[in-house]
Amino acid sequence: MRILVLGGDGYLGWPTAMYLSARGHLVGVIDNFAKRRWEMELNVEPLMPIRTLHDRVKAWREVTGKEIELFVGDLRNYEMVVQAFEAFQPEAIVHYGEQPSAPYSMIDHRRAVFTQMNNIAGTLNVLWAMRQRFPAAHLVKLGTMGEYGTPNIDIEEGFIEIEYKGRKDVLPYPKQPGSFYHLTKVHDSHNILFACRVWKLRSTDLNQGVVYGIETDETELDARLATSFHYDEVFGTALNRFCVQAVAGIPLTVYGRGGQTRGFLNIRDTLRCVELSLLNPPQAGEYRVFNQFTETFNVLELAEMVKAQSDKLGLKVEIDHLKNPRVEAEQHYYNPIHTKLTELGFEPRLLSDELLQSMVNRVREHASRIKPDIILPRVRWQSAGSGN
Ligand code: USQ
Repeated sequence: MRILVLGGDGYLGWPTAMYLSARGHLVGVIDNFAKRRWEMELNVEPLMPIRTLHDRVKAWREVTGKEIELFVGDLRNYEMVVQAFEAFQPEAIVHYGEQPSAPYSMIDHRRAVFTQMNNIAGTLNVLWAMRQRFPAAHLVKLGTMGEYGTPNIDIEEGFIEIEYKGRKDVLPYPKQPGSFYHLTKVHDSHNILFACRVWKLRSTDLNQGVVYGIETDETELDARLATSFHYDEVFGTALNRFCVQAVAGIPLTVYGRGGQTRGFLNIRDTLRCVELSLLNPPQAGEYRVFNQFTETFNVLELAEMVKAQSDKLGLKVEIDHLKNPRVEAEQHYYNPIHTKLTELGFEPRLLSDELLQSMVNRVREHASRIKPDIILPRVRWQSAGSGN
């Protein structure tokens, strides 16, 4: 299959490109390296040194003999999108090409507006380019479990059957996202659903949980193929951050009570789920949603697991309950359904003691690169004067 990965320089985009290339697909990547600029702006960097995308594509060729075609460009530039699509002729498009951080979108007015314009306009350009030139291509779009928020009822996969005043319908599941970033994914979902309905495009919206992990089969082939593992307060996600904090001797940063429950998955499972979606495309005009995670944990549970395994490795780890910088429920019901990927053959890889220990050990190899001053949260959802 000819698969174009948008955001191919990112934490998930690059491993996805290699994974699909390794399995015989013809893979292209588009990126404008915006994430690298945001990192410089905020003075943060990934734990491992990351080669340029050009170097990684070259290294991939040297290690495997396989080509990944590279397009440099910004998805907000419609001409660029059309030209790249024309040049590559995608049968499927895997879209990670967005600003991925909730805290980034909450830093200030500029970042909030940027995140929304960047993510929503970029996706709209992709949809228009598909409509004009590649209406049969399959769009696999990375959405987020955060679109749903934490309602006090089970979370369905995208749609819910509702009975109201004696009548029934199947409607998009209500959305209660928790940041301007998460809101962009909601807006994208609506635009994609509309495009599928009106233009008969086909799309899979992957509502993904929080991803953890450092390695995939392909990153392990050569140090030059590493992916950008973040642990800072803006781009790092909970479990990845806790592993780095354990190594750095910083008390694990549980926000508030720590009862916030989320779906989690291993980075290797992200790749498998994307592959399964690609191999089982929807019909023309079909918009489907998969809830993509393997298991749920609350944040305090995760911190306790990281502490237990790190202690076994001889580290002395403490857990701190910080004043929550976000506005979110710290104790709540959470039961999201996630059967559709399993029905396609997905076999989840659960978080094990061994895996946690291997993550911590991997982080230890790079301990000298950890910058302690980028770990504690400074971005607040409410201003200091608002009582939060
Ligand atoms: N949290 C802590 N301590 C930390 C970091 C996070 O307690 O040091 C808590 C947060 O308050 C939140 C939970 O852990 O309740 C998850 O936070 P996160 O930073 O790991 O993840 P989040 O901001 O939700 O965003 C991440 C990805 C995003 C993706 C989302 C999936 O950055 O791209 O969409 O996970 S989900 O969380 O299911 O919405």
